[in-house]
Amino acid sequence: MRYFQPEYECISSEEMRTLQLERLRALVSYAYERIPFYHDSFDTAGFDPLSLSSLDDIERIPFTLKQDMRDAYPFGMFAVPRKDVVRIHASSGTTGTATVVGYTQHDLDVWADCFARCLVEDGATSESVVQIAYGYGLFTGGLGAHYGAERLGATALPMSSGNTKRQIQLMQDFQSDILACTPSYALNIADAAIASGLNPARDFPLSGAILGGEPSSNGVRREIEEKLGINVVDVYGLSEIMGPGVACECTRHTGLHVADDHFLIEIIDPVTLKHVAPGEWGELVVTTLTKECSPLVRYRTRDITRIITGEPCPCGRTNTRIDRMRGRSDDMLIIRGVNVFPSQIEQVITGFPDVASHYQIVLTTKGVLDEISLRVEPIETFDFDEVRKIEDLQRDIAAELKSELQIKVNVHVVEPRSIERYEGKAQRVLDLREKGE
Ligand code: DLL
Repeated sequence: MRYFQPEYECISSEEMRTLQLERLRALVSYAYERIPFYHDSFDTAGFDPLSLSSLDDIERIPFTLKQDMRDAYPFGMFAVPRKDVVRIHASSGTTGTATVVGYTQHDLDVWADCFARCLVEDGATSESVVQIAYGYGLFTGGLGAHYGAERLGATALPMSSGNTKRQIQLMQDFQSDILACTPSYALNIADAAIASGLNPARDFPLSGAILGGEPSSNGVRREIEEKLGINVVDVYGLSEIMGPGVACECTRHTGLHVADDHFLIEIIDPVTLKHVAPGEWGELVVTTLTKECSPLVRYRTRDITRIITGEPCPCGRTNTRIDRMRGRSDDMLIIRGVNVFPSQIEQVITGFPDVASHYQIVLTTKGVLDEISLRVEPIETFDFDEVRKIEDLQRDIAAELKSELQIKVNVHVVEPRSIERYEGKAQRVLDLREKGE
């Protein structure tokens, strides 16, 4: 078995909890002393950083919200002088003020270590060529994967996203064995290769892919694995915390291994804000245990997951494992009282062999009620001119959605290749609902 840092990945849970408590105590005092936001928020909640005596005490500490980071725009949450900041990343800010995160050299080293661990979890070695097709820039995907690949001693191929023909060409010319990008872009690359007459499972030198940045169902993951003939692992991260590498699956697919030595995770009920029982679904809350520039205490990610309980992973890593993200609480659709995530709809679609995994969910208002429509494409070999077959397919998908998810969906099978393809994160939901106010 290969590990990158077994001294952290494979220690007993008691040893890890001791390390986490030591780091948490240091972190809360550090944040309190250096960041006015934490000074105020701890004082308001009556939380004394020196009073922390066990990990369970964490429930006494107030949460940090995305809005708190926005309010501190741009550098109000930095805990170090500007001369110690060696890089800045920021969210796109399309839905409000951007959130800005700074990194010291130590922060970048930790991030590179974490992503190098993920690459090893995907089977990479120092001999690997890692084709990085995440976007480079303020988005954390490209640079996060890049420095992780270099840290491992592998060869980083900094393609960034887009220019799919060139991705396919260079992958073959340079013998890339690991692909790093979003799941939707991996599917896009596979389909483009197939459309150009290649058989990627045979013609691509890939042995693995490390895909993340957006939710994807097990069905889509299987499709990517089959088309590319590889094992795919899921990598999780978020720009507020540290881009890709907070948690990652190994090839055994038993859940995502969390980098416990750097991140303390909790799962809360988003309504009561209390911890859920182990194994129950809830919102992921993350505390950065070792960050110097932009430490975050109890950051509410809005991502929905659960802790995997039961047998340890046969890979030998002992870290906490979390399930693949079901979606974000703010992406959850409420259709006539039924809660549903786009990834659950995707999972149903991928059960139909005649349907390609490209789809769009359209939300509209009819009277006072929300309506949901689904546009799906048939596979290329489907006879699109046979109206009867299309009607049957539409009816069957609608029936399956009704029985699996208890939602009534208007299904439209549209022409092959008519739904937009993505080079980064897919935008699956088009919300045309009239706003109530
Ligand atoms: O997407 C960081 C990243 C880049 C992670 C590349 C993995 C690979 P943001 O743009 O800040 O950062 O978006 C973070 O994306 O809160 C989740 O909602 C979602 N997300 C990220 N990874 C996964 C995943 C990057 N593996 C937001 N599964 C997060 C599901 C994911 N959702």
